[in-house]
Amino acid sequence: MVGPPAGPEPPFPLRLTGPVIAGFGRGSKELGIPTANIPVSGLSVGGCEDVESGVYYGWAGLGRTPPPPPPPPEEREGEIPPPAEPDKPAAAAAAPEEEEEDSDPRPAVYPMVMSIGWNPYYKNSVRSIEVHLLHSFPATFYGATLRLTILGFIRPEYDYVSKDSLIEDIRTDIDVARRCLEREPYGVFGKEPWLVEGL
Ligand code: ADP
Ligand code: RBF
Ligand code: MG
Repeated sequence: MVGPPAGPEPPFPLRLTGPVIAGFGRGSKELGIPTANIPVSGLSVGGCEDVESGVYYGWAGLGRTPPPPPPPPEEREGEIPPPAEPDKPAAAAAAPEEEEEDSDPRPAVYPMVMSIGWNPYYKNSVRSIEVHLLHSFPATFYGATLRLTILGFIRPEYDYVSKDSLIEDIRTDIDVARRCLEREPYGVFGKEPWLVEGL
């Protein structure tokens, strides 16, 4: 059959958003594959509460990483406030000289592969959403907002006889995602303004 290249089919695209939270602390350390975890409560907000567990791919919009919160008041006792500059309004005096160029190039859109489920290999007791972005980052970005456009299902979650076979399958998932997203009908979704709006 010859026809126009097929794009995502229902129920895709699915859209999901949430802040990057701390996960199980294994992705980078044990598997060498970092995964940005977002709260599962996002599934109900996005109308995907009955989404099947498994491995999915799509595009991710990543917002700026918020600055760390100020220390609690008791730790600030005795701290001397900086002197106000007389001829400058307070806000301008506190503003940094200039945005450091390219140190935080986000918000930006990246290809992603993700797992929704129970991580049977680790026998988790809670369902999790974990997103691996196909990009190398110089630092972590906990607290940043992730916006996801999920375009397809790759496979169900499996239990594995070894960690190496789990890693091997995730590497294959990454290749599948990269190749699928290169195709025009999937590529166009990476250009949707939704992915970076409000980030
Ligand atoms: P955790 O168990 O807290 O999720 P991981 O070891 O899975 O920790 O590491 C994930 C964290 O690493 C993410 O929250 C993010 O801040 C950072 N990170 C760096 N590079 C990536 C990437 N390519 N994809 C996803 N997260 C990344
Ligand atoms: N965990 C599993 O137990 N079984 C899987 O089939 C599985 N597939 C995954 C596929 C991808 C693309 C990703 C990013 C993760 C997958 N995981 C799977 C989750 C993995 O165990 C988890 O990311 C680490 O334990 C870190 O929390
Ligand atoms: Mg993780």
